[in-house]
Amino acid sequence: MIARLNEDERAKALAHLSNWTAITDPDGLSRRFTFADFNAAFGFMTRVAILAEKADHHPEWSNVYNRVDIVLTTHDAGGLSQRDVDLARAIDALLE
Ligand code: HBI
Repeated sequence: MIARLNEDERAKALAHLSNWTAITDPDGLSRRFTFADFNAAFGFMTRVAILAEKADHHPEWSNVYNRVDIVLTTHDAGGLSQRDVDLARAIDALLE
């Protein structure tokens, strides 16, 4: 059973995820990514999809042309869990 992060765990996680915003509805993380064009945005989405499948943890996301908005929350935990933190880190690593 995956558990929601407590306040202390959240603070620690967010300290290393400066590009992500903690949100409350749903309880999770959010970040907007902007690319040169749709092709670049969709290529990024394809790479995130492969990460998500590998992690068996999937984003809630939307794409408008060159913009990708991602929300990470854990449905099985009813909120923010370590899986969200791990996936956010892995997504950020794609951009390094
Ligand atoms: N992705 N964000 C998110 N939250 C989940 O609870 C989840 C998931 N992907 C797959 C998944 N759970 C499966 O492991 C089953 O628990 C449904």
